[in-house]
Amino acid sequence: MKLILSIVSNDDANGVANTLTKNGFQITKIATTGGFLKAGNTSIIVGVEDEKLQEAIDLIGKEAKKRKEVTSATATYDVSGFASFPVEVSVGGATIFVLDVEQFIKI
Ligand code: 2BA
Repeated sequence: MKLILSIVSNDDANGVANTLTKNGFQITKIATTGGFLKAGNTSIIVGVEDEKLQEAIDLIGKEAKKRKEVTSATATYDVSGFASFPVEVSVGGATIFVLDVEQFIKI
């Protein structure tokens, strides 16, 4: 058995959680904070049988795929005030750790 610890953006968290549960995986969702950006993200823990590991990783990857989004940035000018212009940013993606489970106990 394996334990997947997957860190995704808050925007993708519900999609990842829903697709995993719909496909029969049991999950735990934890509100976490990234050490670098100090912004909220979501960690999703999944205990899976070895033969289902790749399926779970594929589902996470499909819902939390890295993608480009257009957002607006604002530039300030000395005399004329400010202007807003579109910039493309990269969002999404998942950081996934896979751990061997020594024991799985429910009592
Ligand atoms: P990612 O590498 O996609 O990481 C997203 C989040 O996943 C991280 O949030 C952190 O919560 C978790 N994470 C990633 N690698 C981890 C690891 N080895 N152990 C434990 N948790 C891990 P943040 O720490 O807020 O980082 C957000 C993004 O900032 C990162 O995206 C990466 O693109 C960048 N970043 C992180 N640390 C950096 C550094 N020292 N220098 C430059 N860029 C960094």
